[in-house]
Amino acid sequence: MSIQKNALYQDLKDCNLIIEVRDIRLPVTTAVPLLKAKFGSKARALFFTKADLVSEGQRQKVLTWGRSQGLYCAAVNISDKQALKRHLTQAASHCVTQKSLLGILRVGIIGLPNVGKSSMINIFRGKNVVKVANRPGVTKGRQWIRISDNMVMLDTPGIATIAYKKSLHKENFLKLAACRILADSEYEMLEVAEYCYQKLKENTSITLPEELKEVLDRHLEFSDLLASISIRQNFKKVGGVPDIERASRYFCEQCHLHVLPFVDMDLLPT
Ligand SMILES: Nc1nc2c(ncn2[C@@H]2O[C@H](COP(=O)(O)OP(=O)(O)OP(=O)(O)O)[C@@H](O)[C@H]2O)c(=O)[nH]1
Ligand SMILES: [Mg+2]
Repeated sequence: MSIQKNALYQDLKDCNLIIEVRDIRLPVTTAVPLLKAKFGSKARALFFTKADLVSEGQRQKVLTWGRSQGLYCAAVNISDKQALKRHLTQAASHCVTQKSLLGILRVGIIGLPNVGKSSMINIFRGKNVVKVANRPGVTKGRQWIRISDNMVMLDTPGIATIAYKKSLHKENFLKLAACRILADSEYEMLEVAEYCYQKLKENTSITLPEELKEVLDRHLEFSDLLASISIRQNFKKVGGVPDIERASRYFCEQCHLHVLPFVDMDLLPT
């Protein structure tokens, strides 16, 4: 085990509460590997972020499933700061029976990359104290943040080791890539776009948003679809050649933000 990972686990062991953060669109696939095995005896809560990107029905489905795991669960989004803070207070009172000797609660925030860990900490702190961006791998090291007189919080880098990524089932890998949990350099954008396209074709019940109907035409062949997007969006390379890579990226973005029901693709009935 690397020194950094070892130190991270040691810090988490010292926490009174561990909040596992998952992207609500992928409630199963964004689980932190081995968390229960390593910290099963610790007070833990599950916060599903980006709740604004799914429907109310999907939100409830995820919460029902999460609560069946016996954990305090919340579906949160960074626009609703008050609700987020309320869930922190409730999670702490539900889960924590013992504070440290000095009466300071230590809360560890852990999750896969780009799920919204640091954004959450900035909201708890009430100002931007840690770096946030829409790409995985922004937080590079552990950092303790004082939230209030009686709470400190540990921001951590997204957990996604090479071994973990290698162990992923192909479809899970593609889902993580489509939702930007994995870095662009770790996959072929074209392959991820083709996966989204297949899902769009299979899910004939999906109602495409009016403004995307013409762009995401599921009746076109994949290559024709990308060519059509390149033309409509004016994605061109030098010499006027259609920029298929950029069209793939655009297509994936539209799918994961507005179209594909990733929750239902992830939370399959058992
Ligand atoms: N739509 C939406 N976007 C969110 C939400 N929470 C975070 N984000 C966005 O998700 C992106 C990643 O946020 P971060 O807080 O940097 O994620 P992180 O988990 O700390 O990422 P790493 O440090 O790379 O592991 C940013 O663009 C945030 O604005 C949310 O509730 N809804
Ligand atoms: Mg971060």
